Amino acid sequence: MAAFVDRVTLHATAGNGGHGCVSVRREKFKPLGGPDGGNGGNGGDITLVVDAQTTTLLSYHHLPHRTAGNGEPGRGDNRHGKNGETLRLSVPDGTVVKDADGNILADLVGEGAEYVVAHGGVGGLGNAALASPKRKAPGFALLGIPGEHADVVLELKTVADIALVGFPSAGKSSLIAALSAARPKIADYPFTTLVPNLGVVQAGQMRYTVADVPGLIPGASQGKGLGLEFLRHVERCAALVHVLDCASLETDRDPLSDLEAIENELAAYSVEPTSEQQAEDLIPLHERPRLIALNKTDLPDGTEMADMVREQLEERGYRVFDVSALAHQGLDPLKYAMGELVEESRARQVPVEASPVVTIEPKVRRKGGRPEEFTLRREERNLKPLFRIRGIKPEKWVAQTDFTNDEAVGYLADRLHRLGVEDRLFADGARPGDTVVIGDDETGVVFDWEPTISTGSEVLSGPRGSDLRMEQTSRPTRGEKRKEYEDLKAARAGVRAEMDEERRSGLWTDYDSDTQN
Ligand SMILES: Nc1nc2c(ncn2[C@@H]2O[C@H](COP(=O)(O)OP(=O)(O)OP(=O)(O)O)[C@@H](O)[C@H]2O)c(=O)[nH]1
Ligand SMILES: [Mg+2]
Repeated sequence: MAAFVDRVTLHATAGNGGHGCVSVRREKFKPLGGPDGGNGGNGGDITLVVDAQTTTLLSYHHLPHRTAGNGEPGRGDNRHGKNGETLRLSVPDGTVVKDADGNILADLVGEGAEYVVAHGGVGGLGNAALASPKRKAPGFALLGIPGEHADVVLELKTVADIALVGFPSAGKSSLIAALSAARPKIADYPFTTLVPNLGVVQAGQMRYTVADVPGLIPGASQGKGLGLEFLRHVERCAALVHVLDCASLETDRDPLSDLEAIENELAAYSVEPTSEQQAEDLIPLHERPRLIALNKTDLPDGTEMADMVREQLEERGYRVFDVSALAHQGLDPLKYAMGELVEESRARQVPVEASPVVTIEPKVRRKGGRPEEFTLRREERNLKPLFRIRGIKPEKWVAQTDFTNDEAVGYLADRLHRLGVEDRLFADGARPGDTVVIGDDETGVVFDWEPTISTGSEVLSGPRGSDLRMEQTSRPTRGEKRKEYEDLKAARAGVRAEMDEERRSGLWTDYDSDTQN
């Protein structure tokens, strides 16, 4: 069977940030005129936008890989790189964006609704921007961050006022063609319609949209005949019209049993809520307002059959209309009745609109205070401890670091120290030489931890000629323990003061990392 293009996987790769530039200004009598390396441009995003002209996801079926523009690198003479171009992808109204695990990321309803599937990487600062009074000529720049890559599933859930439902070849496509300007494919073999067709119907003052969804068969709600794919398109339609074939050539079928079969499928299908608020307002498919069109009454068999079943259908509470989609008979009464159905459902405020789900980056909250900038977790790797640091800032800083440049690495160490990473490692019992990973297993960077602040080695060395290890036969008293702790603290404070002094004198400067967040 042909491919269904109302569900596609999109592989979106946003643009990379351009690298910052290291450059030194040269003038005639001033060979070292200060840093003038420009910043890299930001990478372009990939954004989905609802566009009324787009009715299918076909183009993503053909071209599933999409890439946005990269930011240009910065250049000398303070020239900043251009930002990469953002890719705006048109999607039909009612497109649901899901991640690979089926979680809904966004529900795009209404012209102009948009969602960024992949964010472009931030451009790196050039050495001009990294300069400060204390670090006059930085010999490094920050790298641009790679653009995000996202594999998302796009699903179309047609948004229309009314859906035409019925068995294959009942004449749904013929009917929408007769009622509106839509020109869907019509043929006398089943499953001719593979993607929903939308038509706009004008009935007097009333204007509404009708969707011709693919044919349903018994078992559709369990996925038979790709029924789930089709029923999905009925979800967003406030009202339904049963199109019943009165001239079916199949002997085991008649309008009454067809109706029952379709109703069973509608009842068995559970509408998927896209947000909590919507879940309460959701009306199951079989409770939505609906009426019946008895089709193919231009044929003698059709008229006969319609006369036989009309009364029984009306007894069940349906409004029934005899039509011929082919001969354009009985269409006006049906059009107006459909208009009333729409009015009725609009009054009941059947939610056709859905609110986009906003995804917020998870932040770890510190008790009663600011969110933590990072988390530290102790893991085991080959029986050795491994300390894993996660956090938006540290992971970003690592990605910005050119590890072939010592100055850049020092700058990173400085940023991490200021964030408190080193203190936390100490506090959680990390030892020099332990493995520290910043980020996840795939893209994280692995370090052997070399603390910039020395541990308590000074405290361990006792008076010349004595060996502390020999003397620790008895457990230290509380007083000794306190002394040890005080010494350790003093030693660490000393090293830190030294480092601060170094920093103040401009070795690593106090470039304010907050401008890079
Ligand atoms: N005589 C007659 N034939 C009709 C009428 N309506 C549709 N047909 C024929 O029935 C066949 C199927 O019509 P479609 O409109 O494609 O049926 P459908 O319900 O859209 O079918 P699927 O897309 O497969 O679900 C075509 O050969 C149509 O010409 C009608 O009112 N009278
Ligand atoms: Mg059809």
